[in-house]
Amino acid sequence: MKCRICSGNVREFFDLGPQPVSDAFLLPPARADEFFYRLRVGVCESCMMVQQAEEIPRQKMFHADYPYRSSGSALIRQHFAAVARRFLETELSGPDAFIVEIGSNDGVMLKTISQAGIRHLGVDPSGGAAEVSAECGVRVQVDFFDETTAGTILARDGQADVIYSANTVSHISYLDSVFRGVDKLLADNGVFVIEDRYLGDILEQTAFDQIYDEHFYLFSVRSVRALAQLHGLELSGVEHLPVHGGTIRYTISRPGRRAISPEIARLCALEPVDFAVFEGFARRAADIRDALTTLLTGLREQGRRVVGYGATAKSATILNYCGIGPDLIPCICDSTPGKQGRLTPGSHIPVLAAESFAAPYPDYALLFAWNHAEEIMAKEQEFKRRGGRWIMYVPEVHIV
Ligand code: DWN
Ligand code: SAH
Ligand code: ZN
Repeated sequence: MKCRICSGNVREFFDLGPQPVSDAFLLPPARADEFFYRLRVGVCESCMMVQQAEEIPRQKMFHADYPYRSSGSALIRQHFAAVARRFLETELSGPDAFIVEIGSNDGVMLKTISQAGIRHLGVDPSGGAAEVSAECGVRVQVDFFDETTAGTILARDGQADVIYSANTVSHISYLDSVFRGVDKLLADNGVFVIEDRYLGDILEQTAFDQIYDEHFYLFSVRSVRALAQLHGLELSGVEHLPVHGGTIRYTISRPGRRAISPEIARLCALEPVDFAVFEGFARRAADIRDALTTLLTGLREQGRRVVGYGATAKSATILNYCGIGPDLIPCICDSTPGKQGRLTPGSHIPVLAAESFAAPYPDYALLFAWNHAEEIMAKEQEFKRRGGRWIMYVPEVHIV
C-alpha cells in the first residue's frame, strides 16, 4: 500500500472488516443492496500519516442528505463562536479581510463572522447543512473544496487572509489538490488553520471508533508538518484542545512568515515511531470489542434494557466491528432530526428522538457520543437519579 500523501510505504495495522457509510442512516425497511467496504488502516513509514487503504467516492458520504449538524452540541457552538471571535480580533482585523471555511456545515463558526460584517465564504458539499447556514446569513458555496473550487473563489473574491477548516481536512483523500488550492488562494501573510482529531489522543484512549469512512486520515503533528512541507508551506503553530476527545489546531503559513512554535518539536518528540504502538492499539481495540459484547450479552440474559445514546458516525465502527444489532441495543436516542426515524447503517438499529430516552428510562445507556459526556450527563441527570447507569467503552469498557 502506497502513501496517499508522499508515496512512501504504508504498513497496515488494523482491519475493521466490512463497514457501511457511517452517516448513511437508512429509511426503513433495510435494503439488501446497502453499500459496504473493508475498512483497513495503516501508517506511512516515511511521513507517518495514518490513512485508510481504500477510498470510497466522496459523493457517497457528502451530499444533500448528509445528516450531521455541528450545532447539535452547546459546547461545540461555544467552541466555534470563540474561534470566530479570535479570528476577528487578530487575522481578520485589517481592511477588507476575507475568510474561507472548508466544511462550514450548518454555519456554526461563520455565523459569528457574518454577524460582524466580515467578508467570508463557506464551502461545503452537504446541501442540507449549507441551507441551514444560509438561513443564518452565512454565504456558502455548495461544493467540494479542491484546486478547481479554489480557482473559482480566487477569480471571484480574491485571496483569503484565513482559510479555516475543522474536522474536514482529514476527511479529504485528495489532499494534493486541496493544498494546491490553498496555495493559490491564501494571501502571502495568510494562515491556513486546521482543527482535527489528534492521533496521539486516539492511540492513548484506544478511541478506535474515530476510524470510519469520513476520517480518511488521522493527523499527528509529524504528519501534518510533512504534509505542509511537501506543498511548499510551513507548520508554524499547534495547540492541543480538548474538543471531541482531543484535537489539535494546526496553523500553516508560507515559509518564513510566522515564528515557529516550540510546541511543535515538543509534541513531535512524544509521537510514536515504533510500529508496535500501532499493533498494540489494534489489540486493545479487539479487547474492547470482546468486553463490550460480553457485557451486553450478559445484561440481555439478565433481562436488562440497554439503549444507545448519540447515533454518532463513530458508532458505525463500534456497532459493525462488534456485530451489535437491535437484539442487544433496541434503539439509539439522538437529537438530530435527519437521523430520527431511520436505521443505523449496517447494524439497522432504529434511531429515536432524544425525548424517547425518558419514556421510560432504560436500565443502562451505552454512550456512543462519549466526546460529549459532560454535556449529555448534565442534561440527563434524572436518568442517573432513577438508578440508570452509563456504559462507556473509552478508554476501556466501564460502567458509571
Ligand atoms: O468529524 C466529524 C464530526 C465533527 O462530526 C464528522 N465526520 C461527523 C461527526 O462525527 P460524530 O457523528 O461522531 O460526531 P459527534 O459530535 O460525536 O455526534 C454527536 C451525536 O450525538 C449527534 O448525532 C448529536 C447527538 N447528541 C445528542 O443526541 N444529544 C449530541 C449531544 C451533545 C446531545 O446532547
Ligand atoms: N466543520 C464542522 C463540520 C465537520 S463535518 C465541524 O467541525 O463541526 C465534515 C464536513 O465536511 C461536512 O459538512 C462535509 O460536507 C464537509 N466536507 C467533506 N468534504 C469536503 C470538501 N472537499 N470540501 C468542503 N467540505 C467538505
Ligand atoms: Zn507518507
